[in-house]
Amino acid sequence: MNDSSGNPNSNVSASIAYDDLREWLARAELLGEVRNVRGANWQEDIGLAAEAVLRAEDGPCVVFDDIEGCPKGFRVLLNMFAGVRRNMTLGFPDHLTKWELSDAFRETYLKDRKPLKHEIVEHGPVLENIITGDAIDVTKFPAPVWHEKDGGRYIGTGTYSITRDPEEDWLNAGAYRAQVFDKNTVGILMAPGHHGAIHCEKYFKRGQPMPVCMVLGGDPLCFFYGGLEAPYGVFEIDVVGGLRGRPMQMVRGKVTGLPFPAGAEIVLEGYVLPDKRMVEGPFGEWTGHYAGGAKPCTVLDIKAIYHRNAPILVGVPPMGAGPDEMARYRAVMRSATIKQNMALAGVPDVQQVWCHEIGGARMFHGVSIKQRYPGHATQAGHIAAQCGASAYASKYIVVTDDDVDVTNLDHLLWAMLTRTDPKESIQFIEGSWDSPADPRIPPEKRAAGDLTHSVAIIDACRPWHWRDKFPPTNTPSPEVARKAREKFGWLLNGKA
Ligand SMILES: Cc1cc2nc3c(=O)[nH]c(=O)nc-3n(C[C@H](O)[C@H](O)[C@H](O)COP(=O)(O)O)c2cc1C
Ligand SMILES: [Mn+2]
Repeated sequence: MNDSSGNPNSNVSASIAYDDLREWLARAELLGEVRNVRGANWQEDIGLAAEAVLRAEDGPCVVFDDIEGCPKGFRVLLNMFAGVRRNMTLGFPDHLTKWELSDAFRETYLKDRKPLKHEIVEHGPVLENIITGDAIDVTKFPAPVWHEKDGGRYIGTGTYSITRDPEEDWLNAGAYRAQVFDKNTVGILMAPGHHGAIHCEKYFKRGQPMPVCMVLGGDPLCFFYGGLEAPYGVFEIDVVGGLRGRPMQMVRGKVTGLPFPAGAEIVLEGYVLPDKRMVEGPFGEWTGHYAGGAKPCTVLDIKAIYHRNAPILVGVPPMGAGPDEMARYRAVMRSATIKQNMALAGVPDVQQVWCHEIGGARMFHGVSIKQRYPGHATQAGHIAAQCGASAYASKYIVVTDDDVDVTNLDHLLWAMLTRTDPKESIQFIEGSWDSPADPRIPPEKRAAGDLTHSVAIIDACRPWHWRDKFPPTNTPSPEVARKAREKFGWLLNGKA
């Protein structure tokens, strides 16, 4: 860490060299990281493969073809964000560590690139197949059963849904899971407070159905942004256009007029009706529990399906306990977004923010600051807990000093254990925005629709008023650490 951003690579150049999933896949193949599997089934095999590969940081991208019972060429793709392709996906060189990648992402894209409005075009590969009326059959797509106790097939995991605010006329893209119910109905689970849910409430209040275009597979960046906390009123797809420096090309749905990427793989277009619910779930959620259970949920009545030839359904199932693909890309991108939110909220000298992969990059965040004044750590902790990018489902925030690498779980916990007095150092926020996937919401509270919880802000900084008397650490200086490696590192390798 040798500059004020904490990132020695903050000036690396970035460029995103693909515009859709096919171009991305060609690059991942060049990197030698794609495995093809033929003859798997959606009932169990694809879920088993997800279990096998999605937890590893260097697991391959897997493409399933010739899936039992599905039209030839209809494919499923797993694991975009791992291996060397991780950095390629965000447009950065291979050598950056996850922290360097996150901070370079913030420096390059979040500091001053503005959203770039999408362009409407007439044609695009997603229009190669347009299915309407009686021919609509969403069950033909190879939606897997992802976990053994899931209540059904989930077509929408690597998905986002595009909606328009009926009052303020802005577009939104949010990742909301989708279970397959029948030929022309899928679920669309929008948690309270998410922009899709706010749009939906506005339509329903007017007694109108909500038009939706649900994208199932396409440009990885659009999907990542669909699941990331962009501010209210901002269209995530235009944010992606801004990152690329070229506007996203979009076509209009024939039924709703809503735009979707011209290079998307599969799009379901239709309406969410005010008076229609179906029992959705249970689904093995990102908290590693079946917390939401099975309950009535809004659904999408499909009026048109658009898909490319040989369409690729992207699967990003949550793997529950322990880090998975979703946690890894969210850790990189969300940590960068929170750090940027904190700077904009006026918190000075934030060195690192890391949303730990454990807990879905949502529940446990480390922040390091260069303490400047009394109360700085408290300010940093509260903003890190409640800014736009962090408020949803965050539970524990640990703020510590800038000699701690908060991306390293061991270091972060070491600082927390040694620089806190539990009774003095922990503050609580009550009534904070939570996810229905949190298993710790008591049944009565959940039944009353009170999806909130408390948040612990843990001040693991050397106490400001006696920081100069705080015992020094025995952490080796960078020179000593280097010398130890050079002189005696061979002892670990077994080489003389
Ligand atoms: C793979 C994935 C699946 C998600 N599933 C859901 C979901 O089913 N329901 C939901 O409300 N949020 C879900 N989320 C979280 C939201 O997509 C995320 O908080 C996003 O910021 C919401 O966008 P919005 O702020 O535009 O509503 C999911 C996120 C990811 C990455
Ligand atoms: Mn949004």
